[in-house]
Amino acid sequence: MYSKRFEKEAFKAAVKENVKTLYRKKIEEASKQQIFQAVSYAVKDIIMDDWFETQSKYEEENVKTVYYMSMEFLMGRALGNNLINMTAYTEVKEALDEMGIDLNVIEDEEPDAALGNGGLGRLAACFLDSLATLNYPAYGCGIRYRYGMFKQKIKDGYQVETPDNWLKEGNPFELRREEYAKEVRFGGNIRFEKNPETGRDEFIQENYESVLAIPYDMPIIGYGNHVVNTLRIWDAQAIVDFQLDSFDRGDYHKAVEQENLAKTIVEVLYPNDNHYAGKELRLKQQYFFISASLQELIAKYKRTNSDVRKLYEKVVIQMNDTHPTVAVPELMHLLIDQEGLTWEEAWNVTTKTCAYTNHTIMAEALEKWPIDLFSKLLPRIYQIVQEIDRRFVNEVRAKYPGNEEKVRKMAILWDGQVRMANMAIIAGFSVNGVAKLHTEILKNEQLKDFYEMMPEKFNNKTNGITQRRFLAHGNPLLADWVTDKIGDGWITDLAQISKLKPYAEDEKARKEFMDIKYQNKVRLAKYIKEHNGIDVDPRSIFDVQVKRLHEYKRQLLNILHVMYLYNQIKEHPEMSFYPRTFIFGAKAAAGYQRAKETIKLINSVADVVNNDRSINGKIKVVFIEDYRVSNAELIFAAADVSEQISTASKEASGTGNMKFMLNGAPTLGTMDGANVEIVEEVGIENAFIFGLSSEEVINYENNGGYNPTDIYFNDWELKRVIDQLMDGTYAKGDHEMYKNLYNSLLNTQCTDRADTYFILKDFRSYADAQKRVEEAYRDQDRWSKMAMLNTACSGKFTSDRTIEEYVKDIWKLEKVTVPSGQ
Ligand code: DL6
Repeated sequence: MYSKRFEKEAFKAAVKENVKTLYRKKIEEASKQQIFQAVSYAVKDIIMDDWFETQSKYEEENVKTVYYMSMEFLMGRALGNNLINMTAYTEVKEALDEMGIDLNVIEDEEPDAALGNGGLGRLAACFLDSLATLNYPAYGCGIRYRYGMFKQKIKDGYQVETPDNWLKEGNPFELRREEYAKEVRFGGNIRFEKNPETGRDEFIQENYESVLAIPYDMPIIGYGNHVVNTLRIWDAQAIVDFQLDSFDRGDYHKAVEQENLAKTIVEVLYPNDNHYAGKELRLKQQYFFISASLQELIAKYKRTNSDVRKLYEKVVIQMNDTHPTVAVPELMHLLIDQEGLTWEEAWNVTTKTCAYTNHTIMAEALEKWPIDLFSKLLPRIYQIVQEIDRRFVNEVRAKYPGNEEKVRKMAILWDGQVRMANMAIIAGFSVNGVAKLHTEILKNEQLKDFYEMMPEKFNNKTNGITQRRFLAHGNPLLADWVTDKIGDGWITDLAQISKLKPYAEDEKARKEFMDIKYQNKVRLAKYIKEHNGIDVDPRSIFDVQVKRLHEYKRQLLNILHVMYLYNQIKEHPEMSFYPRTFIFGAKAAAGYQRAKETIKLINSVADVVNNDRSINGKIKVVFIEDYRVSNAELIFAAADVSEQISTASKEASGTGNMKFMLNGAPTLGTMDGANVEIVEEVGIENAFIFGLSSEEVINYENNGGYNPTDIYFNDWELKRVIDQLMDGTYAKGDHEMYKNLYNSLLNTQCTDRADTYFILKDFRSYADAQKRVEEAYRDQDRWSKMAMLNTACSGKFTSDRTIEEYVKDIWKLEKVTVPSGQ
């Protein structure tokens, strides 16, 4: 494969040469960061041939391409993953070893490309990996934020956000493509003027502000197949460089404004997950990258095709949630105002090109823009939205005469707002949810009216993850063991991992499997010691909840249960208790107060419990700072228990649940999101399921919620735990510190419903499930079987499967074979 190019001596020479030309240094004098750069450039040099070859092949064959439009791509580090996919990891490691360089140490020099918040952005990254591996032509289109997801520090138990200056040292894998720069315009006013030649009204935008969008391309390498696709992320630059003579022309302010717009527009990723504040800058970001991407995709299409009316034959646009849905009116605008199509022709193209994925049922995450803001910022786009809305409302009225309720629910423009999801559903030819249960909830609850009107658009695509990053790279010991047992076919065909099932009955294999888990726990314990200064025992149960901090994900339930266990151990020191290490990792959105209080609570409980010698280390609590893709790889590999405890119906799918499963950690969870399908695959006996069902939750919600105070007064152990939020036990005597959390549970002061996320309601059932975990773990034979079966049954949850489903049902792409570019 690529191994010829990794002829050791040539590669070593290239690294040395790069150190010389980049830094005027000898290898012995170079810093680790400089070596990382030099190695990465040497690797990129090799990628280039195949990148070039792939793109030429696509052009030659005039292939249909998917454009995956996303505000977020949570890529993580590139070097290690690229080497894995180039099937060159071992050779490069050896080459560097011979130079006295440790590849793992060098990998740690690379900052994570954290251009995303959580599941949605990481899913986009997994999809790109799968598309390239499966030989499908694809672009990821997004924003090159100067600052990605903030870095989290924990100070005195509180989250502190610091900027993520990920580009500080330069990004060796990216390519600036100045030649494809595009102008993007905002604001101003619209005028139409008759063109004397064509007789058509032509659109003219005046008094606008504009920026130049400049693409940066990053290679996305398929596994062992020479395919190199592209992630294209857009940077912004002022159109006219700041010129002093503009002062003389009276344009001084304008020049300053354009400069500022360019600076601010790509400055930072909004760090909200499942929640959007209607900020003008965010709408600017959305339009900026969408307009630039669409202009370029049309230009590219026209380089090899003549009739833009057939764009949908060669292009499909997948809109990753509502964030990129301004693509619908922008495509209409470009087709009508620049390409000269009629409304009907443009609508025909747009509705055959755009498809929409919904990733959440949380109402606060569905984007709606105030009409004032939208129409001022995007005057022409707003006109088009109005026309789409007008025509659609007519259709609704024709189909449901006299039923204005339908109009109220489905119109795009309502109550002074532009409802982006409605627009995506109306214009998209496909609408999908991300797990079976989620799609059913969309069809039967949230998007019921749309489903009734246009059922043919709705489909499910259960999420997946790439085994190349989350097993081959993240857990090399287990990866080698699996390959040893069943061959390496699983790397590109995860269904084959089911061949491990018979080994669950084989005592020796089970022992090997558990030994690997143990070594991974030792690796994580070392990381925890280095980063938290806490000693944890790798023989204890590693019980892990890592994900964004959100009330619906219920980290609070987990930590309240830890407090409950601690009370029990203190009260009954003689009680037999299997030692547990509760590991958390989570970032809270900067303005999300309750989430931040939960982080503080976890850290305070950790302080108390970890320092209480009387409990003999039976419980340890660890909060891993700055949870991100790179440390996630270590964490999944080392987990015994996967905490997936969201309130049923709230987690659209989850993808962390799949990463834990692949790495042999049984799920402790509710019947929510993809947990339902995990249980279907592995069997309920190999998971720990508890809590209300989604129907029960929805039922309560439709009937005004429930009253947690009955539970509070009738369960003294739980009452004691909740009271400890107020009595200073975990706040050095401060009675105010956790009052918001306390109030959120019992609603003594807050405006929303008491215990919105059913924590008290599910508490006992969760505690029982936790008991079952302990019993199961004590029986190592049983546990090792369960753990191994989780890995063996994870085949469905590869993003390769998800992508094949998107291709077959929505995108209709053809596979392309790329010869080696050497
Ligand atoms: O589909 C990817 C991921 C799901 O696995 C999570 O369950 C879901 O919460 C997440 N959704 C979002 C929504 N953000 N917005 N809008 O991040 O998507």
